[in-house]
Amino acid sequence: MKLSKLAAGAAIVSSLAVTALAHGGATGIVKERMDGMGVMKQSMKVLTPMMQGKTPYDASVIRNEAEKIGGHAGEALTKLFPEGTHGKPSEARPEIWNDWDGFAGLAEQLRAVSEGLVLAADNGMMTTDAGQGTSLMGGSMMGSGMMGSSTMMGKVPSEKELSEMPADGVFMMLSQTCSACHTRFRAE
Ligand code: HEC
Ligand SMILES: [Cu+2]
Repeated sequence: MKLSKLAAGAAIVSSLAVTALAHGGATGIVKERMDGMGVMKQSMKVLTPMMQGKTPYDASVIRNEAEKIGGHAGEALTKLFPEGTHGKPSEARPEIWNDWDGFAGLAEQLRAVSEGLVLAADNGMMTTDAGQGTSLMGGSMMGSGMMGSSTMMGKVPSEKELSEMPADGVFMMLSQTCSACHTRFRAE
């Protein structure tokens, strides 16, 4: 990967340091789920600059990375969180097991949205140029409430709806799903 921006380089260096600390000698299933999360993070690092128009749009790369994320989502994710596996060095919060449905729901949402991104990979982006804001599907989607935080209030578009959205719109939902779960279920 070519890093053009100093800021991007600095962010990666600092996140490597955080990861080294956070693993804190984790073993077994805790290590396994951290590794799975790490794979997803790598995929996000490939997809994020592409969705910002900083690297060339490549539908097959999008499909490939979205499939990787999907493979670590849903039950593949929840089965790595058996009850009581919080506490150092894990950053998992005990809330996971007090609100298992909420946790499993977000894991399933991640699976569904990453599958949606596989299907939307050929759709191109809503914003053709950084800041230009040209919508492939007209302005209607922005107004329909499919985008933005309202999506995260529980209503995820169907697979068909996702498959018809611009790829960067689906990607936005994907990264919001990561954050939503971390905010609720991962310790700072
Ligand atoms: C269903 C909830 C959930 C979703 C969705 C989720 N995560 Fe996580 N993530 C967690 C939890 C809980 C931890 C803490 C695990 C631990 O330390 O035992 C974590 C930890 C991580 C870590 C730190 C791993 C380490 O080495 O300690 C990274 C990186 C990460 N997640 C990336 C992602 C990315 C990227 C996505 C979206 C593509 C994502 N996660 C989606 C719950 C989630
Ligand atoms: Cu770790």
